[in-house]
Amino acid sequence: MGFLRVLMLGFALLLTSGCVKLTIAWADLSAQGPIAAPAALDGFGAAGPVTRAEDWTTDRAPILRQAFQDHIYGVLPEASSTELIESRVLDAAAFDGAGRLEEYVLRSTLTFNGVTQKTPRYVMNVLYPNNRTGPVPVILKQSFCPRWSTIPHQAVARPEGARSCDGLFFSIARSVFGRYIATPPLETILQRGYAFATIYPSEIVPDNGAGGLEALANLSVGHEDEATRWGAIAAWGWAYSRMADILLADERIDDAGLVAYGHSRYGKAALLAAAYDERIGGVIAHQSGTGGASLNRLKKGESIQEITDSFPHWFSKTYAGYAGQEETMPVDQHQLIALVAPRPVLLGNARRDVWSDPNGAFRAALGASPVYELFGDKGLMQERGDVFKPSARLSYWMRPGTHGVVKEDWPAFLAFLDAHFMERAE
Ligand code: GTR
Repeated sequence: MGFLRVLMLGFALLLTSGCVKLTIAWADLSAQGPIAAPAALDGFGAAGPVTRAEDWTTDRAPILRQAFQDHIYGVLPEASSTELIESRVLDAAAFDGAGRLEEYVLRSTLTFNGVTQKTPRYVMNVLYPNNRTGPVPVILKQSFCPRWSTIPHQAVARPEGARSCDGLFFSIARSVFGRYIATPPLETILQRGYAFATIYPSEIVPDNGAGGLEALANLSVGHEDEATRWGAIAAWGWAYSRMADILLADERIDDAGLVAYGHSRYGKAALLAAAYDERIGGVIAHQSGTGGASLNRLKKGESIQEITDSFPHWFSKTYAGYAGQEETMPVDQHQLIALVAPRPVLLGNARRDVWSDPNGAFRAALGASPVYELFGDKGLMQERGDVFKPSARLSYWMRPGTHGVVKEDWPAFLAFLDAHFMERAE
């Protein structure tokens, strides 16, 4: 490694140390550790054990969806819709002709306790593959990088003064967090026959304490209980569903092929979106960690205390109240993963990303596995998390390295997507 690279790396570590804790520790993947509790199919509260798939869907899932709102994410709107204000083609032959780039100006409506609000206008950019004629699966992405960095095309305009994931800081960040941290391999995604849609969720709820809390309150006026007011993870998860509102009305899109993808905080949001919205056909939750795929009980890495102190706008206040009392939580994250069953879910992890707790995500996947099995699937299909089976509906990907989206990640994501979504589109 050259001197300059070492210097850049040191600088980047310094800059990011308060944000994502990097570590030289290894995630232990032994399933010997504590198992996920409560067991997914056991009785829950007043409800008896679940023994049939249809009972999971009709009885248990609604109870769990309510419990996750009450205890972790805050309450979601009781009704929502999305209005298409205008759309236009930005470039019919973007990325050397691989895709058609379009822009949709949207506004969503949401209701809490009978009080209806509207979001500000926000934009969704969509790329459609030019090499396919039939309906195609679509990858829905949200990120802390704005649309104009996710899709680096001159027609995706950066508003005056808006931040971006370009420039010196981000070239340094890319050397730490991987080549795909801002921009996925769009040409490859298009060539493989997938459409790609992205919004910048901060256009709806900004990712900072004061601005985020204010936007969340403004959008949930009818909800009076401060302890269970929704947090940004819930709102961003809800925003994946708003993308779905528009994409499902598009005949170029395969209705069963909507896949929510997110990394880290947006991995949490993507998982929540798939757990709550059955129109979302699958999910890639990469390094989603605490409040995502990793169990709260007996966890390594980021604690409830740490995440709710650092990001007071991400979760409901109720969740913060469980800091240090994780064992009293009535739900845990394996049940969130199980809410996606039988739809495909990929949990992405890295060995040294102990802050995101790959072990906790592995034990959560083991805990969700009986629900997949109830649906006739093979469940986790593996005893150790380091054997990647992209064809498993409950799939666990572990690579070497740390927190980020690196060159090995997208080939793994695409292998998973091909196994579950490509054949049906052809
Ligand atoms: C970190 C946070 C993690 C993870 C990460 C990210 O600061 O501690 O939970 O979400 O941010 O989004 O990159």
